[in-house]
Amino acid sequence: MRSCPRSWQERTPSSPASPACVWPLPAPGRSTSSTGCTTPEWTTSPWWPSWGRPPLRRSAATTSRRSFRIAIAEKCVTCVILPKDLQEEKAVEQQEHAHNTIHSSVGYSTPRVVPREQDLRQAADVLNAGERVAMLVGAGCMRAGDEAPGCTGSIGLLGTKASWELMSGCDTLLMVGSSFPCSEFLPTEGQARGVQIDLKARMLGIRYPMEVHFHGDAAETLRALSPYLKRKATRSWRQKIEAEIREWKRIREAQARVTARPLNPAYVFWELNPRIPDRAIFTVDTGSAAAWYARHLDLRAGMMGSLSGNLATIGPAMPYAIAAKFAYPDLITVEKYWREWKDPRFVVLVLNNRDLNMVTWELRAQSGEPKFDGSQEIPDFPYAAYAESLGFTGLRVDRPEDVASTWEVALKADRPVLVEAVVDPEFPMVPPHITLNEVTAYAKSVLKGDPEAKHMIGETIKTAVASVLKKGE
Ligand SMILES: Cc1ncc(C[n+]2csc(CCOP(=O)(O)OP(=O)(O)O)c2C)c(N)n1
Repeated sequence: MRSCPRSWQERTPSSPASPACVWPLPAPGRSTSSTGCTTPEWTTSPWWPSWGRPPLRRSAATTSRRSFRIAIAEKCVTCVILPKDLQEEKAVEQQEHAHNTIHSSVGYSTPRVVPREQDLRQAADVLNAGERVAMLVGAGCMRAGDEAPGCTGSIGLLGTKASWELMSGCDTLLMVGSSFPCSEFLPTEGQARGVQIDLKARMLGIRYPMEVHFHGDAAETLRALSPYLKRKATRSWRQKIEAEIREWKRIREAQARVTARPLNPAYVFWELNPRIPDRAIFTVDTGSAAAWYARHLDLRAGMMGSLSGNLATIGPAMPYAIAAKFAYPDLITVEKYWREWKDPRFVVLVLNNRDLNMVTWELRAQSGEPKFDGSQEIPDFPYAAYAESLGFTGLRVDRPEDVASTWEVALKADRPVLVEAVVDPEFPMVPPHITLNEVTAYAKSVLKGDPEAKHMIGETIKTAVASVLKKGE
């Protein structure tokens, strides 16, 4: 199982980003606030009198080289702040050979971080003793595709029912390169014995009480651990999970095929799934799209996906996609550059639901509040027509029978394409296991007069019925 939301695993760290800042040496008298950041040693040194600080220019190269090293080594965001007057300084090729100068050089070699043998044995004892072992896999396992046998897909509110069953039934948890924070989706405390592997020691043991805390690289540690592991003689747990995966796939198809007004958003993703080109990169906004992306797309090995999982910020999909296309972020637009791309395909899907939909559902599910049109409604906008006006292809789809052919056209286009799917905002984002609390909250929001109550209840019931009918078919 992968921990969800998926992050763009090539480029994002497995745990919440911890920004580091590197200042060039500020001009004397400049104040520096250093909270959470790396400040030059001399600013705090009692040995360096303010009248003799080294000139600003000497630190620029050190700062930028160091910032790259920190970003790569600590897998975090590094922020370099260049004071304006630095640009007016003369470049210095070689630092003086003098007291308190800071030198710099280029390069970084990634270490092998592997646990000791005694720890491998201890972890193997735990994993071999378990009868129902589950793996929770995060960004530390990048490049492992969803087609890996036994992969139950995403976990959490955006997760699959198969993942929920895996976590609720396991007696042993092996967590690899993941800092998935929603503990209510993990085994209950005491239910499972735990082993965790993480390259960031600070992430160890904070999500679930573990017995073995491996500070190590995911792939290296798993490789070192594997000779100590014994294949389970009884395969019943494995078979149960495989049956759950098959059932989940039936359920998600049934949910995707439920009719809605005009389009069921899940259906748009369901039709895309078998058509995803190899090595595709997905970037996703925080919103209802994240749920359909997480549940209805199977990312094969070689594909990448990223949403603002750590910060849950709305609106990152477009800058992420542009950065992905260029492999580095810059002030660029698709319109300006797409003609230079070897592969001009750049497909943007807009789920036009005229609603801040995810929050509307959060209000209904968590607080029992009805939809408040004043804050939730978004004015309609001709997204596809706007794309056409920029010279792209714009495809507006509002009939289920046109969804498949729309994807065919979009994925074969010779230019960027915007697919505007007009979807039903009342189609429920039902969590993998709907809890009694959530049902009660939905009911309360209806009683308080949700303007879309009748239609919403209809859609929720249809979706739930589809899941039940398909169960065990
Ligand atoms: C910067 C920021 N502001 C607000 C939120 C809260 N938020 C989460 S989802 C969401 C609604 C998103 O609406 P939209 O982009 O239309 O997508 P939809 O849910 O309708 O698919 C909001 C406001 C957030 N996550 N980040």
